[in-house]
Amino acid sequence: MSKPPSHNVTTYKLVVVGDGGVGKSALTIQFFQKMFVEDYDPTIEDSYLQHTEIDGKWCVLDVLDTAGQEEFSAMREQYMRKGDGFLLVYSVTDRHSYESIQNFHTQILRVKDRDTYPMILVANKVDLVRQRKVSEDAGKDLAAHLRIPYIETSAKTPPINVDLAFHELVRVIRQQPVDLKAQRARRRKKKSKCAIL
Ligand SMILES: Nc1nc2c(ncn2[C@@H]2O[C@H](COP(=O)(O)OP(=O)(O)OP(=O)(O)O)[C@@H](O)[C@H]2O)c(=O)[nH]1
Ligand SMILES: [Mg+2]
Repeated sequence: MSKPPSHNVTTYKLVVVGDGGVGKSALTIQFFQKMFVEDYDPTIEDSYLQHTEIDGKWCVLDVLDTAGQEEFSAMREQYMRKGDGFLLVYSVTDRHSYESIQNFHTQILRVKDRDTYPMILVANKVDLVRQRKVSEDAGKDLAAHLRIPYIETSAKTPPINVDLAFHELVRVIRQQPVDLKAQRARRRKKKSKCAIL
């Protein structure tokens, strides 16, 4: 891997959403720190920043790990406004978390005032084969209905598709139509510059 450039790299704000306990923090920490967090400690809001090379292009990933617990749902609109792309995470062991995805999707489109927006559907905890309640077909059907890519993951070590999930979302953002990119660039210009690690 070549050395990261110190300037002129695009920053992507990725937001990880989904019900409480589905593994949003475990996926984010596995991606950034290459370790599996066994304990469940509900998140309020955490963010992580890292230079990464994806498909030969350097970028900064600014990932927001959000609260899934219902008591923090009032914060949702605010972080949805900021995201360039969203990982919609459910657990294959938790049918209710799968059923919640439609609501997250609808709310993001409403906040963004768009018909489509960069998102991917992440079916996590696929290592728990015997506890599985949501089939691969059900996941793929939902993704097709929402017209977004579908990825099965496990945050447990050895991880399955964790890097792929984050990288795929960046690819979807990069592929979005130019008018969306322009809108994002305008928003960036308005903001004051901030230091990047
Ligand atoms: N076996 C297995 N366990 C997982 C996986 N991902 C997460 N877990 C476990 O599931 C529990 C909840 O994971 P978290 O990552 O804290 O869940 P969360 O979505 O961040 O929850 P909130 O912060 O409350 O929204 C923890 O005990 C994790 O160790 C996975 O892929 N496989
Ligand atoms: Mg969490």
